[in-house]
Amino acid sequence: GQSTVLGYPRIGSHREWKKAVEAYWAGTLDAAGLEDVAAGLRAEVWRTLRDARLDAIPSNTFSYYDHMLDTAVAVGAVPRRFARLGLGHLDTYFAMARGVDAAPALELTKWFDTNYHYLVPEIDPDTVFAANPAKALGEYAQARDLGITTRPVLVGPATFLLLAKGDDPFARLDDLVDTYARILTALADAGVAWIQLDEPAYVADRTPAEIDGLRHAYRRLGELPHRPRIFVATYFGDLGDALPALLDTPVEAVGLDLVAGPGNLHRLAAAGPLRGRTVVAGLVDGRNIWRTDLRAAVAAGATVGGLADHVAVSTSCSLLHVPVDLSAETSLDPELSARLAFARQKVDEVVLLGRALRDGTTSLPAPPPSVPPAWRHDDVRGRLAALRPTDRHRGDYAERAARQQERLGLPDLPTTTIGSFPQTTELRRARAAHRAGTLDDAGYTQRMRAEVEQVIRLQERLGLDVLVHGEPERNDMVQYFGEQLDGFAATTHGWVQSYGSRCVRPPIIHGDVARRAPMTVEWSTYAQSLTDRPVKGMLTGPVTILAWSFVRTDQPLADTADQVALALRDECRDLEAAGIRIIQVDEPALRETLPLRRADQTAYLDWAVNAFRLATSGVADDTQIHTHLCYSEFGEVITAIDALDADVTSIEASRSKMEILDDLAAIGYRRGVGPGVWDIHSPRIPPHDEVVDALHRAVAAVPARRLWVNPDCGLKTRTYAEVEASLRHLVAAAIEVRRS
Ligand code: THG
Ligand code: ZN
Repeated sequence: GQSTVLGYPRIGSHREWKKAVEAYWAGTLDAAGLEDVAAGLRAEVWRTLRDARLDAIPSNTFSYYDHMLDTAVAVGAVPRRFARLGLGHLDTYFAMARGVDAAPALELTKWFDTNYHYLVPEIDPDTVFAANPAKALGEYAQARDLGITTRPVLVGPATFLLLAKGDDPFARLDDLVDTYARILTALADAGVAWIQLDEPAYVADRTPAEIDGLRHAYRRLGELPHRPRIFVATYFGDLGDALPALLDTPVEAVGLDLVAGPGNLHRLAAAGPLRGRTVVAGLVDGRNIWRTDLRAAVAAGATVGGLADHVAVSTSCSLLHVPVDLSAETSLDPELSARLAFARQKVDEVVLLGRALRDGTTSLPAPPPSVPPAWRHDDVRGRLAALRPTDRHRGDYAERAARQQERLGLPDLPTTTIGSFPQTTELRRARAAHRAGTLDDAGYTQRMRAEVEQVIRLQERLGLDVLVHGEPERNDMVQYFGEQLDGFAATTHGWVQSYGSRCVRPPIIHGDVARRAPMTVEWSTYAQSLTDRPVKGMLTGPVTILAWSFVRTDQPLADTADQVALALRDECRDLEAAGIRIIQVDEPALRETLPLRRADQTAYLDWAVNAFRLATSGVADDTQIHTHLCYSEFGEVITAIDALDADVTSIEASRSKMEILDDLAAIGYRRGVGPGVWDIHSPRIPPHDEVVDALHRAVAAVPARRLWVNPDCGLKTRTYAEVEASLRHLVAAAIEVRRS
């Protein structure tokens, strides 16, 4: 058993990469300084992996922004609007990632069902591919100069095209394979012995033509007279029918995710003996932070060993998705840290498993029991066991709507925002000072209340109908709740790249979830005390809390989701009892964690919808429940959105905003809806007439009495100047369309 990993975090143990790249963007670090930091981080990773005695070490897994963007550049897929700018290599690259005035950025979207975002390549019939192996060659040479032999990693040609957008990108597979052939030849010339090509797109449902394309591509690459040996890595699930297709090519190694895709083992058995081939068994979970059950893993590895000539042990996917090093966490409960493995620790696990498979060692440590008694909440378990279907149902919508309208007295086309207001530097500083203990509780509360008051006054001045408190007290919409719930733990250095230089610190759900005390009631009621207009309470929904946390694996996700939902249900009731008339429960990650295979989607949507309904159906009919969805296209989950039974849904749809209204109409959705009429991800202020036009189109699809007017997401990343101007247009447009 050889040992390897499919990739390693590239942000550095103290987010050195974020700091360097942001300094470069700000103009305080030059390109040479940036490259120095990058080279240092790469060297540190390779030395770490070598010193851990990992047998095979990947390279080209470092990225200045994103590995899909790197691959686009490696095959020359630079859209004309960027090439035309005449910038140098590095600035062209960052222009594609972040956009410039003359050229909007590539689209950013979720990497499979993870919280990582990649840049979507644009491939058209006239895209001219060109081999540009400089980055892969450079990293390989840098490692070689350090005395470390590496295996360059690239996204494979089929996955690259399947994740691209444009006019039939997959039709370009043959051309693209020519370009990969040139890259492989160049790598072989430089002495590269092995290359890793990632093809995770094949763990989702694929057409026979797409599977044929995979076979064809790797046959052609396999037939190259002069090339490195090829390792095709797959991850995030079962390879299904693509496995026999891949085995029908000359590739030397195939990687299978045996954590997310246990069915891969049966497929492998069905494929018959794999002579001369290496199976890279992904036995250590690359996406979650629990220690591996090494005994179970070694047994699975031995099964694979019985089917193939060679078995290597690996992580299930790149370690990009987990924090760097557990040893940086000095304040975690020892009961918890004893159960955890971050990237650095997972490397040790892989090495141990490789040795155990090679030497037949049997003295592997047993993992600690998953949940010690102190993490159990029998009261929560009792409540869950006693739930009845009616606990997930509210009264008839028409009646609810009438009672809510009686209480709220809102005009047609009511105006509102999604929840957060700009997070200024002073706010971040105040939160940091409070955490550090240099700002005491009273001073902190006073500072936050002052902010809430300003936000309320601003919204009144602008004439919005339903107000928010602005969420100045929240760092991240999941971290904030994680910090206040039992069963969650927060890390101090557990950063994971989300996109580009942006990182998140997912909390860890390790035990039964229980609410210690109300979490948001003080802020919301303070805001409501300042105004007669309704103030929305703001919560994050159970599906999103799970999606953006590391979740325990000893019980079904549905049960953990229900535990979170019960805590939120209690919070809703407390908000209601304190006089809050509207509560918004956000589920931006509902679409993100949709299983990759259709066969698994119904079960997921069932528990996801059930958990949301458990959270929101404890309130009276005259309390209005809102939800907000963003970051994806929702066409595929439209019936689930309807099933959430929220009174009002505000939605960001990346396509034309008003198409989502037709989709909703088509399935008979008849509750309130707020299609975002201002794209807050851009600094652009939407002109008044543009908002009026959008609302006219919306009114054509949805009766005015059910239509809400709002931006398409929270305002936390915008400036006050942009927010004031844009909201002024939005309110004026609503008034104008109301009159007509
Ligand atoms: N929270 C979490 N996951 C998310 C989002 C979120 N995934 C999807 C989307 N939103 C990702 N967007 C962002 C946007 C900004 C940042 C991270 C993810 C960000 N992070 C700060 C940084 O890297 O500087 C750190 C934040 C902090 O200090 O806590 O700006 O909203 N969980
Ligand atoms: Zn949003």
